[in-house]
Amino acid sequence: MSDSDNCADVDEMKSPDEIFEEYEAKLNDALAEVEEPPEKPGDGIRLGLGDLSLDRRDFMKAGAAVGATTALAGCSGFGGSGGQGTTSSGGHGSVPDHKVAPGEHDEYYGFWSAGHSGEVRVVGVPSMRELMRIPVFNPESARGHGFDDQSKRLLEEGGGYTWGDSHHPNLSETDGEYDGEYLFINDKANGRIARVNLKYFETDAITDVPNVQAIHGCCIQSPDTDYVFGNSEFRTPIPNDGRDVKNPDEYESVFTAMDPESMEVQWQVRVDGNLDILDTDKDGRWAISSAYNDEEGVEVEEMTHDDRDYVKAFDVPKIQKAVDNGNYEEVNGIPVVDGTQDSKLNQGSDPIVRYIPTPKSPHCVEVTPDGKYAMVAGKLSPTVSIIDIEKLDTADDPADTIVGQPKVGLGPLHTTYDDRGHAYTSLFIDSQVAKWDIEKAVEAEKGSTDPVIEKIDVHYNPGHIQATQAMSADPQGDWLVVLNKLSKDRFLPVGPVHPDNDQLIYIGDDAAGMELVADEPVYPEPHDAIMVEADKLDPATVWDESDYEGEKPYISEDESGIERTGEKSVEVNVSVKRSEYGLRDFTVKEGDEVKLTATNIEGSRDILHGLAVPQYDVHLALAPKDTRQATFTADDPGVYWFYCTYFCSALHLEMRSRMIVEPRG
Ligand code: K7E
Ligand code: CUA
Repeated sequence: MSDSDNCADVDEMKSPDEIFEEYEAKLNDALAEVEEPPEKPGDGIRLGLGDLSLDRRDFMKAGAAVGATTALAGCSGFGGSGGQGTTSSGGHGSVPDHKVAPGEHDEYYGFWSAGHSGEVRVVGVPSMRELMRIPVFNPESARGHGFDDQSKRLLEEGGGYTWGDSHHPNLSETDGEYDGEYLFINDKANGRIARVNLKYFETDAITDVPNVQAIHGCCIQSPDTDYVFGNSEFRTPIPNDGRDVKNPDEYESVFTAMDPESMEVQWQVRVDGNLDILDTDKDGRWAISSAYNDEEGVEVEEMTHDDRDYVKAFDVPKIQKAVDNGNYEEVNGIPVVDGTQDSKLNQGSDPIVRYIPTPKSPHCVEVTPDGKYAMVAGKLSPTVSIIDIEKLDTADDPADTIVGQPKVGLGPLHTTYDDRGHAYTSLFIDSQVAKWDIEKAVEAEKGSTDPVIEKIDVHYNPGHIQATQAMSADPQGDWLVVLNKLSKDRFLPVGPVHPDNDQLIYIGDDAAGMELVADEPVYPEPHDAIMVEADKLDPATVWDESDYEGEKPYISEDESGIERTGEKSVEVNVSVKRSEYGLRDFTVKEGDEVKLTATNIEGSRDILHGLAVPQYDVHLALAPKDTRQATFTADDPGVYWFYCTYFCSALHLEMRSRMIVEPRG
């Protein structure tokens, strides 16, 4: 970087077009260097834009350039017909109605990660209606997450951060099928993995993983959820305590194995390159991870210098054995196994980690529902590399595990599956989804486009795509959601921050082809989703008090009262029902630590109450039969009306009592 580049005045004078040209030039350089040269702009699919005749890349470029007003005008003229721009021949099959009538239920639960919002969203599929939000890494007032003692402690002990960047939701499995017990999700920002209890749709554990930065890949071990795995993407010195800070050669990326019940880290493996996204086979042996920057650079030019990167296949039972045999170094209390290429555990024919060469900077790994293949999307290469999982054990040369490499289009990022042998790959640069035949791709020459059956335009620039139950051994092959990063002109403008655009595509009719059926604006920024048949889950409608017995009390009406427990501490117990608290008022002394416990004693479905204490930053959200607690110091003498936040009855507004704080005198 030259000095003048650091000068803000000079930067400000660059036009949006110039900035975009620079990006485009950089991207083109990176694309030109991959083994399979990309299709040239102009070879791309033509959109039906009459005289404009833009190809996909030009179109994306036009829309991406900030403030490129003429190009944007072109976009909006095109907006309404965008959905019809499929390149497939069909598209008018008998698509079942994705709308769900009033009062009816969806067929699937969808769980969406929410990126840097830090939460998980529950979406009904196919209606795409948002049913609920589950706060995970983010304090959230409506559900009291981070506003009562228990959830405060959870966030505190989970690292004390106030936000997270959730990317990859995973459902627990038994025998390769979703069992409806738990959802696991990573926080890329702070290197954490959390668990959501699917009886209560509530976060019940957050683990701040040692020795890592940016846990990006996250998956459960199929078929029985014996482990939860996480990949740290950013390489750092290990331990990252000030040593080797200027010595990037010593930085390493780490694969982590956690116990899904205790949520404790069991062991880690350090490797070369930046680990990225991962998936497991269906037999509990291999965890397969994409990786980039095997050059181990710290700047983008260095990271994309070489032609190859190495997918890492972790042989889990072998690593487990190395740990059992004491073949590790303990770092911050965690056994860390050396999985670098030079490790003695990786010499010979029986390595703990196999390094499989792929075109540089691949993005993702997704294993087919039958467990035969792992697909590695090329990102900078227009191909998907197909790894034959059986060959991971038998191939002498790791390169021989790659048994197919169809050319699917520009910027392949993620792949999902139906139940009929097809793969669907999102194409970030082309803004399309490519549907292709898996076995044909294995038979075809590498680099062939023949296995590609059909492409459909999406709007715009898709990241993850996911079909119903495609991550399990039981894919459904009816609905596909495409999580597009940009919505641009698809919705009413709402200021410069745009919603994402999740699109629903029907894939159940191979003869008619893929059919785009819905746009759904989404608050930033889900990365991934996972969908499960609704009857696989059995959520509670009221709390079962035995689920929190021993952790906190259940306060009945008779038990409502106040007790002084020390010179400067009181315990206040309150039952809660329509439309009153078990105490009409209570009095404490200035400076008292107040431990407030409240139980919603109603057993009626959907009758929630809140308990908000003004000026003390307290909000308890109380589902039926639930108990919540808050501890605070009553520093300011005065009268404080504590009140109910859920509109629970005709006397909701009257549902309030007084906390009186007497001056200590
Ligand atoms: Cu491709 Cu974090 Cu799964 Cu985003 S990652 S797109
Ligand atoms: Cu209880 Cu409003």
